[in-house]
Amino acid sequence: MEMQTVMKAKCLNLRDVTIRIPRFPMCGRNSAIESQKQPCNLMKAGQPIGAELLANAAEFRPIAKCLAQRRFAAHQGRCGGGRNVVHHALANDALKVEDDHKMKFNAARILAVVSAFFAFPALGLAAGGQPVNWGVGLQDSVTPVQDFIVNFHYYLVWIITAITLFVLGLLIYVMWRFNAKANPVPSKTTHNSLIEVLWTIVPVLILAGIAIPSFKLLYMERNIPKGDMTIKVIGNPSWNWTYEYPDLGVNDDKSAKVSFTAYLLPEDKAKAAGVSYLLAADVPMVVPVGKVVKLIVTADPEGIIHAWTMPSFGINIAAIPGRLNEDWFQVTREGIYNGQCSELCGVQHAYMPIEVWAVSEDKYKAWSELELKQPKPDELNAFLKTIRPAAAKVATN
Ligand SMILES: [Cu+2]
Repeated sequence: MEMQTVMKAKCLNLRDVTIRIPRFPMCGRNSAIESQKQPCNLMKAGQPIGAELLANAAEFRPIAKCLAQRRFAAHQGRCGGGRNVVHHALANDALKVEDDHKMKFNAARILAVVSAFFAFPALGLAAGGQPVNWGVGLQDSVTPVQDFIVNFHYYLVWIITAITLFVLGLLIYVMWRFNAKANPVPSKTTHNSLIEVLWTIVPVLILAGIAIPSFKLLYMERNIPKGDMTIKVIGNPSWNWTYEYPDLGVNDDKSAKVSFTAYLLPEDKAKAAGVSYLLAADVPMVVPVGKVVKLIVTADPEGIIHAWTMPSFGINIAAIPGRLNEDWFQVTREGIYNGQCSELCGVQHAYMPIEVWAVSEDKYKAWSELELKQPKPDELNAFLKTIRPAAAKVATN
């Protein structure tokens, strides 16, 4: 049942899928039994649906039961409707999910898309920590800076929409009222003081209304508060990220005691773990939730320019060789957050994911104590499983 909860909480992104049962075409109206809305991120076109998902998802039970009945009725002369039977039948019959690959403009979808554009992110197709299929709005915000960015974004959308509709209305009015047929004797007016004052003052007021909050946002982003801790992020020429935690202690040569490099999680391992390939790293950067984390971002002196980008945090900061850039964040919700390098840095630009885990202070303390002991990869991985924050299943296609 936990899987169902995750589906509802984390995946608002629905699309139509067609379930095909190749060996039992009589289970429904035809072989394409039913087109239903399901969370896309648990399915992949052409792949069998996991038996567990089917058994847990109430919408699939009638189909699963039908399949089980036909299979067991044929072999045992009776109808098996129990959960085990359903499970067994599903495990053996590999239902196929076929993606329609068509966007159906039904009312719910249009509402979802429109709401994403017009200041209702909760109804829009957004999700926390990473992008989702059919996502339209911004990813969920988990820092004060990104909260501001999201609000400012929707505030601008309203202003832009009002201006666009106003100009469109004027154009339509002019086309209707002042065409040659409707207005055979044109006016020779060249000035109108009131209109000239208005079209100067009103845009100035609109621009001031945009500029004031944008300066406020800029100040909030660039005025780095006194951090509770500092992490140094280094973009490497071999297309990966090194994280250093100087607050946890430094060696005699001034290097940080806790320092590690996060690489791309290979595709097979990402699939096995049910995480998103190209967004997941082999080890996460771990931070305590609620604490102000100051970032010092740079790149290897012999290397290339990267950019450390985390959409949920509202951070996009360049990592430049020979230069230290600063940024900060304060994660307000535990979770796993993913980003990517967003500077076109070379051939493996697409293969340097960023993964941050925001965990409770106790878990962070336990993690840092283990890191100070320089654990072996197996030991670290086993420990990470115990502090892994809950995360939604992610899209694999
Ligand atoms: Cu890069």
